[in-house]
Amino acid sequence: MRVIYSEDHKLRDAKTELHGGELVKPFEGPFRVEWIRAALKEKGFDDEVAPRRYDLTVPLKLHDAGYLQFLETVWERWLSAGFTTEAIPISLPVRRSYYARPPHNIDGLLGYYANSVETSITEGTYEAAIAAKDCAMTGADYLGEGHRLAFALCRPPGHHAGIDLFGGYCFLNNAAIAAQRMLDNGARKVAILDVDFHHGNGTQDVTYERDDIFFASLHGEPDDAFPYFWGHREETGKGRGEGYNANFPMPRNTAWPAYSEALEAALKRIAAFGAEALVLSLGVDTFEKDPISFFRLKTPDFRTMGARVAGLGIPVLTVMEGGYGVHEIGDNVANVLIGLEEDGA
Ligand code: OKP
Ligand code: ZN
Repeated sequence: MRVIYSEDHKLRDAKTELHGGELVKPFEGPFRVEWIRAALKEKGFDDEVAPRRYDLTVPLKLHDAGYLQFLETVWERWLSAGFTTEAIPISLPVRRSYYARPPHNIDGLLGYYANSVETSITEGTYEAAIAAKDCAMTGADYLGEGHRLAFALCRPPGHHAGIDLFGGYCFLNNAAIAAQRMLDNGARKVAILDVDFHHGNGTQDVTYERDDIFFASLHGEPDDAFPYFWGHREETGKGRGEGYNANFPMPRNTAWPAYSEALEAALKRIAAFGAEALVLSLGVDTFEKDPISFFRLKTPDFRTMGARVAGLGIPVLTVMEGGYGVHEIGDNVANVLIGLEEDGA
């Protein structure tokens, strides 16, 4: 299958992440996709292509216009305010911020659009996020042109990016943007299956009131895992979107047997929905050695995962989300793709 990759991911290379009360080297950095590319090349996935370029028409169907304007200008405005370090939000609207609205002050605005504060904004962050969504959109177009599979090696990731919120290393919701592109290309129903360890709260946010995108997420239970305030089973959609959102939270130390049961349940819901295509939001931070997560999947499990997803029998665009710390993220991603190329079953 084709791998869509942009060098522009390197434009996002933050030096800081607020973690455990100190600024550390970010878990999410350029090295991640370079490790993944190395493993893919070794396994024979050598059909790598650069993304096509797109304007903001599709992102504007999911994200707030003021938010996109903020992302484009925040770095420049942060510097103009006299700050010299990476931009970190401090003041966020919370419960009983009754009249919260975008303030003029850039420090206030940064908090207004943040859902968490570990994601420092740097020079080049916006350009990298734009290239990542272009990778996802290119993949959506490949499916529309008849490819059964494609892999968008997006970085930065996207599944925590909401209508008007960044955080969790995410800025633009690459997976949802790809799903929207598939609909714009003529699909009537598209599903997004999120297997990243963390709940895809951004994807849930941008699809919550829709009945043409079904969203399912398998993740660490919110009582114990980032993003903490979303991902409960009770979150099932709203308005016409009621019944089109399915969360599968799981406890610490979940390994393949329990995980695969949740996966089968999610796949059943996607089949019943009648999805014509699938966006697989792929995080491999469910791996047993992931430094910031607590599931116990092993490298061969990822191949089984891919094969199970292929069993849906519909075109699949895989979009890269998380997976940290260890070189094995490369083999784990490759294994999912190998599984997808198997006959399913
Ligand atoms: C992004 B994705 C480590 C704590 C975790 C943010 C996690 C974002 C995960 N400093 N904080 O879903 O893999
Ligand atoms: Zn994750």
